[in-house]
Order: sequence, then C-alpha cells, then structure tokens
Amino acid sequence: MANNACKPFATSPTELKALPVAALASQADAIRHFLIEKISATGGHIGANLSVVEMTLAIHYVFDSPRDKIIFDTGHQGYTHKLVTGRMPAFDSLNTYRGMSRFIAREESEHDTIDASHAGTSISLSSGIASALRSQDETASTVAVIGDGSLVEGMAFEALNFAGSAQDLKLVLVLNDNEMAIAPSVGGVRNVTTGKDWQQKSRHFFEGLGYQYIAVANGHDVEAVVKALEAAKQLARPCVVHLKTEKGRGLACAAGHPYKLHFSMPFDPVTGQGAAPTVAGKTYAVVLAEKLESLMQKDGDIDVITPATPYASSLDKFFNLSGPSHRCGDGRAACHGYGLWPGPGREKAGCVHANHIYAKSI
Ligand SMILES: Cc1ncc(C[n+]2csc(CCOP(=O)(O)OP(=O)(O)O)c2C)c(N)n1
Repeated sequence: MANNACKPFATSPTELKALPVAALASQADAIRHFLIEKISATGGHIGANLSVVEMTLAIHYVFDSPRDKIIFDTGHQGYTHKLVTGRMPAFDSLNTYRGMSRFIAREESEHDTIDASHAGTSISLSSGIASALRSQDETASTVAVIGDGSLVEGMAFEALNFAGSAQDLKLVLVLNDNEMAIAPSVGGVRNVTTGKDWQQKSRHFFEGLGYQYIAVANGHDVEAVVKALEAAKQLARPCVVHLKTEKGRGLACAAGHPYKLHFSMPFDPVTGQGAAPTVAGKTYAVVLAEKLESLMQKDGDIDVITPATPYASSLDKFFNLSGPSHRCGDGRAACHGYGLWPGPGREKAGCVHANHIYAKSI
C-alpha cells in the first residue's frame, strides 16, 4: 500500500483484489488526490485520467492482469493503471527526459500489453490478441478501453465491424464515454450515444453490430462498474460495457474548461493557472492561425478543418466566429479530413481549404 497524504491505495493488482468491493470508492478518492497533486507539478494528461480512475480500478479488480490482457486505446489515460501496477515511485519523473512514459509502454511493465499513442487501434489489436488467446487459454479475457472520441477513428470502425462478427471471442470493449475527444465529440455516433434515450439507442447500435451490451449511467460508481464487468467477464462472446464518465472529474478547473486540461503542462490545481500551452513565442500553429484569421477578416471564403484539436492548433476562436467563412470540426477523423478537403462538390472558385492536422496523427 502506498501512503498518500495518509490515504493509502493499492499498488499491485493482488493488493487491490484483496480489498472488499466497498473499499474501492475510497481507493479511487486517494488515487484522484494523488493524481491531482503529482500531475499539477509535472504536467500530464490530467483531465483524461481523472475520467477513468473508477473504471480502471474496477477492471483490475475483476480481471486478472497480465493473464487477462488490458489494452488502452491511445494509452494517454493509463495513469491509474500505472499506479495499481507498481509505478507510483516513477510519477515524479513523468514528463521528463527518460522519465516514465505518458503512455502505455511495454518496457515499463508486464501489465502493459501494447505500446500506444496512436488513437483508434485498440479494438483491432484486442481482437487479434483475443483470437490468439483463444487457442492458448480459453478462459482468459481481452479488455479494450476506448474513449468515445477514439471510437470514431477509421481503424476502430473497421475493427468494430470485424469483432462483432467474431462471436467466439472473449472480448470486452469498455467504452469510456465522457462525450469529449480533446474537443467535444461530434457526429452521428455522438447522436446515438447521447441524449435522453442514449441507452436504448446505443443498445440498438451495438447489439445490431453483434455485441452484447451493458450500460452504466454513472461510470464513477465503482461498484456498479465492477458489477457490469463481472457480467461481461462471464460471456464467451464480444461485449460492450458503456460507461458515462466526466472528463476532469474531481478537479474544478479541469471539469470547468471543456478541453484545456485534457493534457497540461504544470498548473495551479486551484486556479488552473499555467495550464497548457506554455510554449514561449509563436508556434507554427499560432502563425498559421493568425494568417487564417487575417484572410478571414479580408472576407476570404475559408474552410478550416480540424480533427478534434482546435485548442492545441490555436483554432478554437474560429469555431466561435460568426461570418461567411466555414469552420468544420470533423471529430477524431484525421484521414477523413483529407477526403473532406476538398471533397467532391466542395470545389468552388476562390475558396481556400485549410486542413490543420498534426503530422503524427496521419
Ligand atoms: C490518430 C491520432 N489522432 C489524434 C491524436 C491526439 N489525441 C490524443 S488523445 C485524443 C482524444 C481522445 O479522446 P477519447 O478517445 O474520447 O479519450 P478521452 O481523452 O476523452 O478519455 C486525441 C485527439 C492521437 N493520439 N492519435
């Protein structure tokens, strides 16, 4: 047990599993406290990680890593996983040269199944792993954790289509639905997974694709998540466990800003001051954004496309402007951004298309 400001929490799956389920909520509190204290000092993916504290504890409580395989999509939300798999002492080195990775990294732990950081890969990788496991140990489960933002990536859709028809896979897809990518989620899938009747629509969607479907309306109710995962673990076929969670949960300055604290450089946990970005001078993103703004002001007809990164690309103010120019957030779909720009029928004389994509995301 690690002692964090007098609040201990488990630092191995064995310690965690030895606790009664009623103790998990206070474990989550202690971990949340630790994350806020440490990440505000080092910088890191604070908002994303506060969303999945209870979910991650429940996964380690119910499943048996590393025999059962846990795959985190993108891998930026793995801090609680790192804590309960023995890496608490490494947290001071987060965000430093050769320090602990911000992502899931196989060289750090036998509990890290894949090296991650490219989004949208977890369903594909986990269906491959589940297929391989089936012949070695038919009781072992594969668990993929995927956010609602990453779920709409092209590769995720291809794999969702595949795994729904692979009815003999012991595969649990845990959908961490906080209705945010970095910016708020957009598009048809968001329309299915949100709204008053989100459970009914989502059940229809996932069952139609071939999955068993279990919803948990409060993904921070750790005992409810444990119950849902236990039910999913009994199944011998693919299952979606859909959790509604809150990005930045428990940290007012993160929960209060829609996407600033998805990732941040060091910040004041009370005021949020110092939160990303802290690069001195003008980045390429800022230079480009200024140029686009001046072109828009000159009455240019401009389409700006971003795959859910308006803030990091310094484009967010465009999405609040009124005027003749078009602004278009295409969700997490970096590849689709290319098709959309300039898509058939969108060619018009004098129109400029600006597709602002991080090179690493292509
Ligand atoms: C292919 C690709 N595009 C963009 C990114 C940048 N990126 C990292 S995390 C993230 C948002 C993830 O949203 P979601 O999957 O919903 O997870 P959440 O952080 O909300 O838990 C983005 C856009 C990336 N890592 N990979």
